[in-house]
Amino acid sequence: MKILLLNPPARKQEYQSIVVPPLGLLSVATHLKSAGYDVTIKDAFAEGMNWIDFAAYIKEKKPDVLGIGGMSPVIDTTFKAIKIARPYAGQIIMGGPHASVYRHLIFDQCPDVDYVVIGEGEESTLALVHAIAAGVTIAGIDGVISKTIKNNDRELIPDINTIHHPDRSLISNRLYRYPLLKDRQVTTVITSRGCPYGCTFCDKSIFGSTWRARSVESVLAEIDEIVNIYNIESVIFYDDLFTLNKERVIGICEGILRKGYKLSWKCEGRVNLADLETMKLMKRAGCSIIAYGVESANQTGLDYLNKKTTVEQAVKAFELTRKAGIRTMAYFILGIPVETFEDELKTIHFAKAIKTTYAQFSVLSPYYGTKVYDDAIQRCWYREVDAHNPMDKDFKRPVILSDNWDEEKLQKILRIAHRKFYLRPAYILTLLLSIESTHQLKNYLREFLNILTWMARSLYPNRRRG
Ligand code: B12
Ligand code: SF4
Repeated sequence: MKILLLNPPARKQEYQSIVVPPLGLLSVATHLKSAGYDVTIKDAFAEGMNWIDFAAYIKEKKPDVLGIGGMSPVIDTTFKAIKIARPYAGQIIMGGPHASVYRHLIFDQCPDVDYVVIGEGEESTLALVHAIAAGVTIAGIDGVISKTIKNNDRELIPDINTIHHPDRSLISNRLYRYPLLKDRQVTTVITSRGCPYGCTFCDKSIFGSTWRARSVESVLAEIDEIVNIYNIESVIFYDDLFTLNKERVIGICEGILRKGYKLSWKCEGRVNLADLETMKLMKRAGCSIIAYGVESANQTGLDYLNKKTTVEQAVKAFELTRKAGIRTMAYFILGIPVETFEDELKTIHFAKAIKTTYAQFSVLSPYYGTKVYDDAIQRCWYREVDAHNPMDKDFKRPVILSDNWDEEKLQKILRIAHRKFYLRPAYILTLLLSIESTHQLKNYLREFLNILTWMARSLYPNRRRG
């Protein structure tokens, strides 16, 4: 039985700054492969494949089982790929965040799907594939539904050390890149699943709210493979919350130092957990960027998002991270319904004041299944508009149009944020002086061009369409 797991092509072929391994597909594929199945992964997105070539590929490949995932903002590409593949694929399985959160609608949204895997995919997909191979019913298989059979959800995997390391031989590792790390080639690792916090904009439909961590030994063993088998030295830890357990972080860093790996890595932190001594050790172990969800400079906004952080904690975290010699990425959310235009100007000023190395500004997106979505629907604030962000050029984005915000204001505040933050001569000079490789220089230039193009397009939208 030939199983193909697919990351569909991008909607349009244009430069994508972040192209990272499809870890979800990889984890499911590794689980199936280790059970003896013949599995291939096609990352059409990373390959920059167009839709015509994709159609030819799938026609030739004719998988017995096609598995495909997807996030809500780009789910139309998943549906398009399924439609194209339908005549040539035996059974079609969908998984991932969109399918999980929209489980009640998914067969209406995409009638060509045969089965949907809800939540964590490893165990459920294996059980489903066994059933398909044996030609038996899926009734009783937790975590799997079809048009006619709705099984129970599967329990979260209690010990995630039992999950195999992703088998990176299933993907073309040279395709993956992240513009802010100095090496050309990058890979991603998940060392924990779940997050105990309850930010109201966050979709936790896959990994839930219980933080489940891999052991230090398991993480180091995966790093060992990355360095010694795949010769990759740039890593992004994509855990929701890498820094939750200080002892574990210390163990991982000491292990990296002991083994002498020359890694450069990025992780996600949380401003209320920033600790100088730990960050100094992280720096020695190769941590070059910590990303923090700062979201807002206004406590009312932070409280609306149930962030459980304070503005002062953010100030302190950025000061300490800088002291440790680690670059920072700050994520900000603009257009929070309880904040005004002036409040968001304060947030933009704050981004400069805390001297973050990079900043990512987005407008608040109420995704289905989150508390902000329920609030937006209840108050008739929910709308879907074209994406307003240089990073998310490819999709429709839900926004909140409250008393304080209309579409024009949202666009304007995003333009102001990018102009005020990125187009500062002193900032540009500091970035240029910090460059560690020609690869990084090229990336910086490309990202600047990306931002400038987006700003010009958002100022003159008609020219883009014409
Ligand atoms: C890494 C990441 C990214 C990366 C790359 C994602 C990628 N291509 O792999 C980048 C930075 C590009 C990114 C961007 C965005 N992301 Co993102 N991202 C993540 C993050 C932090 C980790 C994803 C991951 O690798 N997880 C590890 C793997 C093992 O888990 P997994 O992918 O969920 O896969 C498991 C199951 O879902 C399932 N599964 C997945 N695929 C399949 C397929 C089949 C066939 C089967 C059977 C099962 C299956 O089995 C897997 C194993 O258990 C998650 C948060 C999270 N905790 O998961 C958010 C998350 C997926 N992102 C999210 C969002 C909203 C975005 C953005 C829209 C953010 C924005 N800018 O507003 C953009 C969209 C970009 C785009 N154009 O697609 C949401 C998705 C919500 C939704 N309903 O779709 C999440 C859940 C964050 C959140 N908590 O809200 N993201
Ligand atoms: S946004 Fe981050 S900290 Fe908040 S609940 Fe989601 S993963 Fe946790």
